[in-house]
Amino acid sequence: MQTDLTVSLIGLPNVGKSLIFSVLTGHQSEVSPLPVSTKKPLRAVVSYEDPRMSRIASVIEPKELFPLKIQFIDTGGILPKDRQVFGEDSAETKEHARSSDVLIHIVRAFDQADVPHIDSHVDVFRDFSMLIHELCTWDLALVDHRIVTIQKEIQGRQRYELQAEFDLLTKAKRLLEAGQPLYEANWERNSYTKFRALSLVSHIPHLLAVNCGEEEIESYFLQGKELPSDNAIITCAQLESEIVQLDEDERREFLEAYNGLTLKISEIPKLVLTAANRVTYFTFGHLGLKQWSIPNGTNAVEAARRLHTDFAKNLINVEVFATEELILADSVDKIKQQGKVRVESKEYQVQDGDIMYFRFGK
Ligand SMILES: Nc1nc2c(ncn2[C@@H]2O[C@H](COP(=O)(O)OP(=O)(O)OP(=O)(O)O)[C@@H](O)[C@H]2O)c(=O)[nH]1
Ligand SMILES: [Mg+2]
Repeated sequence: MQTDLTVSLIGLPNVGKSLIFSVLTGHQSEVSPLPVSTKKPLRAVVSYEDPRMSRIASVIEPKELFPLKIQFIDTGGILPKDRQVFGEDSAETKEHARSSDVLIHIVRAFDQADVPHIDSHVDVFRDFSMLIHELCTWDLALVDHRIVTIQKEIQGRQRYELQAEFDLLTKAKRLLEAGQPLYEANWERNSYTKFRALSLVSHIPHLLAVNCGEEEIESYFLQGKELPSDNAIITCAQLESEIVQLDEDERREFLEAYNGLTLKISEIPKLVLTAANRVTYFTFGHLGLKQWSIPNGTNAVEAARRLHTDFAKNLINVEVFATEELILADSVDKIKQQGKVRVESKEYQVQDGDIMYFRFGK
């Protein structure tokens, strides 16, 4: 099935990745207190319908709605190099992380004696930095390798492009050596294309899920504990897995009993888009109304490429109007009469909520 976005759940062993994945997607992944129990990564697709879709649909009455299709991947636990006993090098997890648009980092805040922890005790900050350190190590190996290749290729000749790449990677290397992931620095847009081509992971935007247990609800939800990332949410996978089985009334009672608990796993599709600074745009035609997602700052050519590679090649310009203006006008004809449909160039930066009609040449 073709999907619009790929998101991998990654983390140290036994942090609740598979349980969160199961609650989120409805696909049962193996949940077990055995460390690194997920051997084969599991994929599942979740539809996420932007709340604006139904409002747009009430005006344009499309034949069908096509919400965003997000592929989630449950990956095997990452064991830091110094703790790999059986040569678990996380190869498959790396591969999935590299092909992801967004990563969900999961760290464990639940303290349960019969679920072995990678260290002697639970420490959310330490575990998060352990995970980030591991991603930096993966990236550093690739960056070092590429720098050596470039040095050989340049060999005294003036090769501007290689020199630019060399400078970029030298900056990346400095950060990674200091244990800083690439997402913490500001980069020019085309740097990300280079990072992706080199299969790096630490530049990929993330959402951090801090997975707590019943005992921690009070401190995390009510006292608002400090968390190790600005893009963090608190999940409570064990409880949420029980709550999703209940009907609405039982669910309300359950939540009242856990004063202050909020259910975050079902909101993950929306939260992932926000954390990754994505914008949503819509297209419509004879097939129906379709929702798309791209990184903030993307231009019309790249937005058209999402629909079809040929569309980007042959794009002339784009007709655009905002969702809110369409709702106000209450019809496409009226919004045209009011002069609210703009014709924008290929370089136009797509705005959240844009409704777009791409115009092509032959
Ligand atoms: N108390 C409690 N236990 C949890 C929670 N989330 C997961 N667990 C338990 O922790 C154990 C590991 O959960 P998994 O979902 O298999 O963890 P994982 O991160 O996928 O582990 P690996 O695949 O081995 O890397 C299981 O026994 C779960 O029942 C939670 O929120 N609270
Ligand atoms: Mg697992």
